[in-house]
Amino acid sequence: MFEKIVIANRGEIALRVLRACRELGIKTVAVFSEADRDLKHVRLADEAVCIGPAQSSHSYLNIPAIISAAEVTDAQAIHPGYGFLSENADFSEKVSQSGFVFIGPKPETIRMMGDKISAKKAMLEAGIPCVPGNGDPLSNDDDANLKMAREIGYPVIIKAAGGGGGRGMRVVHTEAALVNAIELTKAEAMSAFGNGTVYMEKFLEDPRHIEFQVLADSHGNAIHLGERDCSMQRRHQKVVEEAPAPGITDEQRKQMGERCAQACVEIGYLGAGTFEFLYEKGQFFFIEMNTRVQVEHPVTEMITGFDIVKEQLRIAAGLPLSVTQDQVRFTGHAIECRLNAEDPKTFMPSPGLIEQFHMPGGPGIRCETHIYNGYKVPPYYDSMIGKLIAHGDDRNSAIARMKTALSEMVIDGIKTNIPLQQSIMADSAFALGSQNIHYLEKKLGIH
Ligand code: MV4
Repeated sequence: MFEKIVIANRGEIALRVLRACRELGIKTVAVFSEADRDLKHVRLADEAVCIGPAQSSHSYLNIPAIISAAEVTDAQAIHPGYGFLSENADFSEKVSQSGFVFIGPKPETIRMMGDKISAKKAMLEAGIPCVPGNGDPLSNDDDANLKMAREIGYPVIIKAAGGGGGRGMRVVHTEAALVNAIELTKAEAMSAFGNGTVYMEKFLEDPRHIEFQVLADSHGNAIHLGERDCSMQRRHQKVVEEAPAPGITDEQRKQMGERCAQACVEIGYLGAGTFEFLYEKGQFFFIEMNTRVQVEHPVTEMITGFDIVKEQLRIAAGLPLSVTQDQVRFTGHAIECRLNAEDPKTFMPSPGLIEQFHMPGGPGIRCETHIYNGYKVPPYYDSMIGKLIAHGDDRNSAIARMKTALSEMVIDGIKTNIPLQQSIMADSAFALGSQNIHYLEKKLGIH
């Protein structure tokens, strides 16, 4: 196992990685921006290095500064967390070239999954079900594109190879709109990603977002830890996640999960990963693969009793997975509410001083946050300040525990989305588990 690693992130995930390191006896180096001197994990870390000014592009995205921090502290590996440099293939490559271990997949894998066309190609080859559409780059041949759309059937969606996470896509409802839509999406993709390549898929109108968690080691072993439903989202930002996904049978979980794990073996995947699917009318359709630890990993941990971050560290150190697939058991139901420093109605960020913080507790409650009394939420970064996770024997008891925990939690001094989360937990469609990717925006009156 490593003796010392750099945690190249901030906030709750930096604290989460630090805790995993403590359990494994790994020393930690926190890297922080000038706005983040008071972060909880910076105080708890064995060493801390300031890597630049508040602006992320000069600190948490500053590759030479982070690698220098690893050099001066004599660390062996770098954990990127999520966001920032976590899915930057050039970063992972430079980390390795500098003699450190990047805690994540190989640069080639990150690059392959970053390009949505090569990701889809790889998944089609590995036998993962994908959205109808061959995934080939669209040519400038209007007639060929019209023919393809007619074969797929309208509505279709034009997606940028360089997009993802909701960026660079356009829905086309009629033949009359197709040629122009392709041109527009290409032009936007070129200016946004420096890559004008686009492809065409059937547009699924009311799917759910269901994703499978996988882990693969360097010894040819891969397992899945089941699925999460992340349909409750607004503007491509997840708000609530849960595991298992309502309505997914043990048989579906086993079949899709094993296919994902098998695909990991085939592509030589290393570390923790997530296969994102759209789920409609009983069928799964692959859309993207995430090559990092995800915000919502705790719901999977709560129903499997597994520590995904510890496993990432073990895998990166060359150790085998600590369990086999048949040792993975799914117990009960877990729900995660993301806690954001924002106005619950306008969604405007609300940074500032935390005057009072009371953490909820009780059976099945887990609170992942770096905030504390007197902490000042800086205005420079994502507004997520933590996550509240509730586990119960079944979905209803998880919801009941979440309601109690939300009502117990006090965050004074800034606005938070706790009222929004309370209204979701009290929502009748959510109670039935019938949410799709458009449900929350409709509930909020966004059309
Ligand atoms: C789609 C789709 C419908 N049909 N692809 C959005 C983010 C990116 N990961 C893919 N996205 C979508 N791809 C087809 N063929 C609808 C979405 C989509 C979406 C997907 C997951 C979660 C939230 C979403 C919100 C709007 C659109």
